[in-house]
Amino acid sequence: MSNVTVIGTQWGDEGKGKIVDWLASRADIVVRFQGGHNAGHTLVVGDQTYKLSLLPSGLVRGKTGVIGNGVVVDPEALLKEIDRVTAQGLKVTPDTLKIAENAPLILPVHGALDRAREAARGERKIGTTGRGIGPAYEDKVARRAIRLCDLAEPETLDWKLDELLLHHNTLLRGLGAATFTKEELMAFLTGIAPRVLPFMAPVWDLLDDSRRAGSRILFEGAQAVMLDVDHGTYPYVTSSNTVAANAGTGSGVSPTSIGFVLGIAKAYTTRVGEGPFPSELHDEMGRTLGQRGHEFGTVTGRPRRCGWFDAVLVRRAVRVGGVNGLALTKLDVLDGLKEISICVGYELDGVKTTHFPSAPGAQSRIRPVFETMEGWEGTTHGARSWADLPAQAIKYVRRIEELVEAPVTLLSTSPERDDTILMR
Ligand code: 2SA
Ligand code: MG
Repeated sequence: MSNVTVIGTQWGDEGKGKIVDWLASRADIVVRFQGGHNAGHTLVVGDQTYKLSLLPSGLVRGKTGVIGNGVVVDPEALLKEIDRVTAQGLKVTPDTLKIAENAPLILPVHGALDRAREAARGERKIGTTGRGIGPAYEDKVARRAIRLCDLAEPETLDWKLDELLLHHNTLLRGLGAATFTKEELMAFLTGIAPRVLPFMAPVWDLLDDSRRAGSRILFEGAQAVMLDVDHGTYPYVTSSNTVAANAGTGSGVSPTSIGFVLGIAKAYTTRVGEGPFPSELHDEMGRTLGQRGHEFGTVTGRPRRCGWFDAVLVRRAVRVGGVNGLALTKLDVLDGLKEISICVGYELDGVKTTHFPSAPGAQSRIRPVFETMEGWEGTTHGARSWADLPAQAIKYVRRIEELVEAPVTLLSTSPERDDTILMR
């Protein structure tokens, strides 16, 4: 295996964690390049279940974990997560975890602003994870972010905090929320600095050296293409680019180094948070999928909305995401269903289309056009070879490949790492 970039092709929670874990055994370095502790990756290793938010999944397999500059790092959440996995027996040291010097930090002001804004939006809320992700990215682009390297320079923190608070306290006051003082943020930052700074590294340099030396790098995407700030269901998106192209920008490697792009797709669709979801099921079937698939947010515990596989959206994710092959997950959730539908197009104001519109009004008005297939008897759960699959399940997989115009290269048949079928 050379380098691989893993991205979600729907609205997240496609099972990226398990696939990354499967691939991590064949990689030397695992890199996070966007998002923050809004991500939730569940890894099952023997009798241990690891729930990772910010740490690269490869750490669980003893690989070097890298947090790139494209990630927004909440230092407090980072330390808590390190403590949690350390208690589970994992070793996280400055040798195994490297965080980019130029990674922007999430501070307590960001979470406060995120939550105050969501409350103020009421009905129109985005349904964010409330972790301060959006406000932290705003600060990065507005050039007032405090970055990891700033923790080593109290004099820099001093003037940067003035600038940051001028902006944030104005906003917080306007929203009727509590404001912050420079002293409390300074105390917070200088308090955590000694524990966080040892992980700091020139990540771009390390990755380029490793690449030249023949190391295999795995780029681990968080969230998914439909949550991409440019290509997703804006404004109901996260605040980073989730497409594979950002693996380069978000870690400081060249776009030619990101390797094979593996898109992860669930055999049906889920979404957590607000926003359009054309193939959503509001009936018993939707609840059945949610129960069978244990569809609750890893980070927030929110129940996920469920619906049929939307081939139009995944095809789009394949095209803008640069997906070379798909990993299809959770096929077993569909086991035993009499009929299975796939969304193959939309109807917008009575007109058929296979184009997902960009404007929010049109996005909320589109209706799904379904194609229905016979289900299968028997189970795909835990299958480890193509021959173990019911014929009708193979038909379903083949139909998905046809509709999304990408080959299914991996099939995941349970949360267990070894229950994975390599198709080609
Ligand atoms: P944010 O907090 O600003 O990134 O939220 C903006 C939108 O992005 C969605 N989002 C997610 N969707 C699915 N999974 C995510 N991670 C966690 C998980 C979520 C959880 O793996 O389960 O535990 O609730 C994730 N992170 C962000 C979010 O729902 C908003 O729609
Ligand atoms: Mg998740």
